[in-house]
Amino acid sequence: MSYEQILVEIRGNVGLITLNRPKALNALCAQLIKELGQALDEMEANADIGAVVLTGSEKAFAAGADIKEMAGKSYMDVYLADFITVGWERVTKCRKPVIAAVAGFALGGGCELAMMCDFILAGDNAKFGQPEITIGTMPGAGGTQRLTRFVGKSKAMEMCLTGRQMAADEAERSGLVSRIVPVADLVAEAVKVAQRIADMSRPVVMMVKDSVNRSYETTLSEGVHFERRLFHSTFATEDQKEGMAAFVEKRQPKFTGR
Ligand code: CO8
Repeated sequence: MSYEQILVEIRGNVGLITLNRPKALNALCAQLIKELGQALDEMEANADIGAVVLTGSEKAFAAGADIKEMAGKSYMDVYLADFITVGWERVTKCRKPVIAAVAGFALGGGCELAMMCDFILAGDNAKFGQPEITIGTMPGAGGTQRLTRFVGKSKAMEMCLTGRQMAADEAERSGLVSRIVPVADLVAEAVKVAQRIADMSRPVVMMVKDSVNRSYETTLSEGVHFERRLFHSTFATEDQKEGMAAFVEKRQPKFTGR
């Protein structure tokens, strides 16, 4: 498939998607979101790919939803088209892990898109923010919900009410990003981490992702119950037998995804 707003590459067993609207700081227009969904569909269907990295440029992961495209929409336009729900939530439905490698601005819908991924690696120049209130609207792709879960009510409320940006070091301290990488090494490091995940047992990777995500949706006892059942089910895989045998035999495991 050919794309205009994104670049798609396969490195080893990793799918790399680069948002590529440099003149608009990767503002997330409808065409870009559609292409992102198509690329994720392709990567989900490709058995060689075990994990995905989503990145932007060194200047901007994404500076938000495309304000120029949104500006003239009416209430009926956005309500009847279910604006955002259609297309944007594709990332959250991906069964393979998706790592956001964020350099530069991740604002508004850009911050929300990063938070839809499974974890965020930040370049040392990353800046996160929900500035929608400064243009007379509010986060609409999960910002008030996911940011609050990541960084707590006080910081999320301040950021959403004032539009204040959070730099990489504060984002790491607050638990929004897993760690900071020098920006020049960011994509290579994200691909390396994704390859490490792709080398693990594919079904077990999916179960881990499912189980961590469940913690956001349920009570502790239900979540632990869910985790326990998945843990039990790993014993039905050949990969569990291989992984434990390899440990005992002091060799590297060879997972087959069975
Ligand atoms: N939409 C459209 N164009 C944009 C956007 C955007 N979000 N951000 C930047 N651009 C364009 C600029 O208009 C400019 O284009 P042009 O050269 O044609 O004028 C070009 O990118 C470069 O931008 P700047 O000249 O402003 O670059 P600076 O380095 O001076 O500033 C900033 C960078 C601080 C990132 C600045 O561009 C900015 O403030 N951008 C807007 C940030 C923002 O408000 N984002 C939130 C948007 S609203 C939103 O995301 C709602 C989410 C709801 C859910 C998702 C719905 C789809």
